[in-house]
Amino acid sequence: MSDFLSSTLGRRNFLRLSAYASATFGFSLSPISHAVAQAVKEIEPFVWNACVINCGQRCSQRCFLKDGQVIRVETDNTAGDSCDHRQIRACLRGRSLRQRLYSPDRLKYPMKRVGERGEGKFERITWDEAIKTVAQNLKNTVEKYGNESLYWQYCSGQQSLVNSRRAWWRLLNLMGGYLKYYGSYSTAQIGAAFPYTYGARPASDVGEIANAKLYVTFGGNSAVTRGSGGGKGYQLECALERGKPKSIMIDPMYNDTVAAGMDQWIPIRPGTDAALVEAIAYELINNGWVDQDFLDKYCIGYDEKTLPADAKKGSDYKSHILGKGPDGIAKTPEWASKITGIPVNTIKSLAKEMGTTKPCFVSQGWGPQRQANGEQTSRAIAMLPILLGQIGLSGTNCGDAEANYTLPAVYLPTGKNPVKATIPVFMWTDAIVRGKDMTDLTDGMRGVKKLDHNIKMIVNSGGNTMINQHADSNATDKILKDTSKCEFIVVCDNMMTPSCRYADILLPDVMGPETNDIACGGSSNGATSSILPMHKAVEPQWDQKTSYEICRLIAKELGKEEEFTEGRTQDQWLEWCYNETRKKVPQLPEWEVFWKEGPQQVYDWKKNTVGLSAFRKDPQANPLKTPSGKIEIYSDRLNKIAETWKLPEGDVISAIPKYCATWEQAGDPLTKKYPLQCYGFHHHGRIHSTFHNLPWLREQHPDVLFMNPLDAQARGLKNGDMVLVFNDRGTLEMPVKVTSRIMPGVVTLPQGAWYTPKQVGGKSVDVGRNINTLTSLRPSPLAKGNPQHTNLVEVRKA
Ligand SMILES: Nc1nc2c(c(=O)[nH]1)N[C@H]1C(S)=C(S)[C@@H](COP(=O)(O)OP(=O)(O)OC[C@H]3O[C@@H](n4cnc5c(=O)[nH]c(N)nc54)[C@H](O)[C@@H]3O)O[C@H]1N2
Ligand SMILES: Nc1nc2c(c(=O)[nH]1)N[C@H]1C(S)=C(S)[C@@H](COP(=O)(O)OP(=O)(O)OC[C@H]3O[C@@H](n4cnc5c(=O)[nH]c(N)nc54)[C@H](O)[C@@H]3O)O[C@H]1N2
Ligand code: SF4
Ligand SMILES: [Mo]
Repeated sequence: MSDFLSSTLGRRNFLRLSAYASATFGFSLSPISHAVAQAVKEIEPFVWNACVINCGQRCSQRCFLKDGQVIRVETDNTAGDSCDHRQIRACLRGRSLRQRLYSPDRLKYPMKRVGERGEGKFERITWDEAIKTVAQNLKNTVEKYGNESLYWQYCSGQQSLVNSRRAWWRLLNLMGGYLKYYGSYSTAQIGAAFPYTYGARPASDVGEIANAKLYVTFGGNSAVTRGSGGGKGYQLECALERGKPKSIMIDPMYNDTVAAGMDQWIPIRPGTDAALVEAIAYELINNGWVDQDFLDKYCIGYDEKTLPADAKKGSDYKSHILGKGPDGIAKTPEWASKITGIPVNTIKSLAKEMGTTKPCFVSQGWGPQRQANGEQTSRAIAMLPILLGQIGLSGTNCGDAEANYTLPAVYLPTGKNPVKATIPVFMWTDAIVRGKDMTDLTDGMRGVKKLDHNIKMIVNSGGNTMINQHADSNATDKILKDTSKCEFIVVCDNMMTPSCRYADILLPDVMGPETNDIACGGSSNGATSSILPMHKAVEPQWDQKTSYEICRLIAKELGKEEEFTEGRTQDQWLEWCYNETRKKVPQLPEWEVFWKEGPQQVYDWKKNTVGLSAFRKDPQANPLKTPSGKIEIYSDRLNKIAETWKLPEGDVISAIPKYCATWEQAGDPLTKKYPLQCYGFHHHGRIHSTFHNLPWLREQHPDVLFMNPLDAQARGLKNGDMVLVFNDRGTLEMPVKVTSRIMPGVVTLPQGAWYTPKQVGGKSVDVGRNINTLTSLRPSPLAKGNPQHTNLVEVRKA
């Protein structure tokens, strides 16, 4: 334990208790205070830590210590325990910290590859050799191929202020920069699409749901994906309890959020939400339930009269819905029923409910947009609040996930990256193989018209996207194995993950309780705004170093140590970051108080915000960041992209959001060979691949394939049977769970299990049960994003 923390231990409790004793009883050295002192001696010392894995939340952990070991982990016991004053309590993953910290899979020493890449054979080396080898390869790559050929891999596993990917960005920027990416594996499609409609991604507070009469969400599985005691899942529960709106979940799966007490589940075929929206729109229009005044005043392109002057006749939204547009198809409930699998009457009553119940709060999770037509889906869902005029008012939302009030934390400064070239985050495997052919019009390149170099070196720290979390693992494996393509790979992690197998040099990082750091809220904290100290609890157990220290040593080897540190130690950077944050959040206490006292919540940092409320009040004074300043149902910018980009056969970009049947979804001729739609959902047992190797969590949340009884019966499968799940890209072997919680024609499994290919009868079978053995490298049309929920498979008994 570090010196400047020891005072946070039992002493703090002691002082409190003895102050209480003397204040209450008016004397100091009494039998009572002796008893108190004795009790305090028995209080085990603890230090504060925080879980900084990317679930979007950051929970407090208290590490109880004995003999230099963490012996128990508890969680936040500060704040209140109510809907308004939430304890930021860790979920079962955060509480498994000891199993992670003391896992046999911990990376212990720096190592170099000795076998084939991907084979997983390594040999221990000294830190000196590791640092020199990485520095030399950085130098060689930049000299030989330029900074554009050096790629920083997407990774989300280490979300603290100083000891994180920021240290690596800082180092790489000092080297002249690296090839950047845009977008994320989380929200590539909605992140690309929403700004065409709204100029941004406006959203309302979860608390607004309490002011709604109707809550409709498309795949917003908050109970699972926002599971912190302080997170949006609990805030949703509070809002539903408070306001008692009718709540409806549209999702192929009866997920845990519905199970936790929503009113209705409407199962839908994956990737077909836009068709459902169009049929609802058809009903809204025909029953006079659209808010025509709102559409006229605030929007572009609902009908002919607000279309841009140069738009083609019939290209407005209303014409498209009523069958007067180019395709001539009326988007009736009967039409949508065949596509979505939702009965006609269910569609009609949903439309009526939405058309006649106000306020109506519409949101979406990010599962619906992680599809091959995800840009269309996300914009289509936004059409519902737009058509209903349910925007910018109390109890409404603009169609995205609920808003988030993270404090504006100042992280370790990274410096500037002078490299202009930016690739879509999902396309790095393409950039290894054919980077030089990638252009703005074919592959979404930004910053340059085309890439000058293929990727030649990758640095990956705090991520498992080299193989596990990217797509088509068997194809990616082949690309990475070829050392003539990407010549050098550095992986820094604290666990021997599947991605580590592809490293040329492996660098062992410490874990949260092994260094000092700070955590601040993430993207799923909702209205909980907090900042949490992370105290070093124990020494690193083997020969590990912090990312910050590793980067400092590499900078030193490159003659850039002073520029890297600016004269500060890692701990001094922490204090600096906190003090800079405090300038923006003056409610926060002084550094010393923060560091001693533990988690700080800032109540009412922002409260009850409603997306686009200023725009709704005065659209002239508060225009949107779209070219027209209005909501663009018809986007001229998208129209131009559709005309100029070169898209593969079947991909559609369109000015108005619409349902586009696409590859490997219902209706694809490939369904003859692979009749089941398949995707991987985010579940309780892991955050992506992190926590996968913890026995408690695997026992609680085994990796099984959810299959409807009708599909199981048709294949002669019983609950618990071992099955093969396969398509042309790969095969998984895993048990089947036969359950009506998944609709017929669709199978689903938890994403993130560790890719473990084995040769079975001359074929590669992933016995690790990783969904990405089945997913495709083909990107979505506009974002060039990851359509990892779009897959067709067949299943048979193993
Ligand atoms: N426990 C846990 N929490 C997490 C994570 C985790 O791994 N585990 N990951 C975190 C991260 S980084 C992110 S980005 C978020 C991810 O959060 P999301 O992207 O929202 O999570 P998913 O599970 O992919 O999808 C949410 C729901 O959408 C449904 N769904 C899938 N396809 C469709 C579709 O086509 N239409 C409709 N209507 N529904 C569909 C799924 O069945 C699921 O119930 O979660 C965060 N929180
Ligand atoms: N098929 C499919 N694939 C998906 C998704 C999906 O829904 N379906 N979801 C996608 C999404 S939304 C995301 S965000 C990505 C997430 O993909 P990743 O960002 O790769 O997330 P993780 O798998 O959690 O990997 C985090 C890694 O960080 C490591 N780590 C943890 N702490 C530290 C530390 O202190 N130091 C270092 N150096 N390393 C540390 C962990 O051991 C782990 O290997 O996956 C994407 N992939
Ligand atoms: S909810 Fe997220 S941040 Fe909190 S303990 Fe669980 S995994 Fe960690
Ligand atoms: Mo994500």
